[in-house]
Amino acid sequence: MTLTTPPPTETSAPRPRRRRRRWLTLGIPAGILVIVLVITGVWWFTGFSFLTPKYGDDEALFDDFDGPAGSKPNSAFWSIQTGGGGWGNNELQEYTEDAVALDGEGNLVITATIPADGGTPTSGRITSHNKWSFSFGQLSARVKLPEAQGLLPAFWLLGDNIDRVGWPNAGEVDIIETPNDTSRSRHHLHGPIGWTEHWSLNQGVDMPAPLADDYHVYTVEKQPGRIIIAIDDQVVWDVEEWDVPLTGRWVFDEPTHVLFSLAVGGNWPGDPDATTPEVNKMLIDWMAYTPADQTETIAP
Ligand SMILES: [Ca+2]
Repeated sequence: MTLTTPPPTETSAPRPRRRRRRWLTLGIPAGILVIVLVITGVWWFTGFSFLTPKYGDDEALFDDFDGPAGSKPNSAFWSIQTGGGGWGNNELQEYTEDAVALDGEGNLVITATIPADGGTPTSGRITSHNKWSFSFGQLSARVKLPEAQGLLPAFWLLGDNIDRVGWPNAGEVDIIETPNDTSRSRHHLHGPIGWTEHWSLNQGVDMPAPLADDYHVYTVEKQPGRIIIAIDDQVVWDVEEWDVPLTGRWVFDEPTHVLFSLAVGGNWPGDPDATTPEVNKMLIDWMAYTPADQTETIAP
């Protein structure tokens, strides 16, 4: 028996240099492009926030708005936003520093002034943007809302990434809003579909008495995939991720900051009229935050 061994195969000839060069000229830019796209994508979605510890989530907070009459709320926590231009809703007011002040009796007061001569109304808006925010837990404020035609007081949240991704991608949670009339509470979630489209979920509850008659405690509780809103510890809305319209994104598990504002006129409430007082005040007695692990859920 003889064994025949096949002749050794020739090693394949080296590839032409030209081909290798073409791969280099195509491959390197493509690789760089992929890396740039990945980095841009991570920046877009997270702002690299995972590199820095999230602030606000592990410490309880209480702002009683104590201070001398006429002084400003704590600037370590609050910024006063100013300016006109309609704020995206054709609102009439110009937000000013002067419209936001402590009253010396433990309240933060936002004053909307509507000149009888038809001049530009002034009002106030404050935000904790870039100073304090939270992802999960309970946030409450004890507030006396104003009520009059053309007024839109609001206690609300915006996603911290608003400057980067814009609205509605950042998400908006309206804990309480009462256009014109406080006999019915209004609550909204606004989020994105794709990159430019907008979805909203809306809730309204008839109140036993106008909310403007007294102070009430308005609470939002954020859990992963769930938002609960309560007035005086009574749950008025309990929304979960799967309530979002199909293809809409739930963006509320990200850090959100707080705003209080008193808008005048615009698309939703319409303009003030002869029944609207010249001076209108939104009073905020306190605001409190309790981290999720330091409290029980407000929902039954
Ligand atoms: Ca107070």
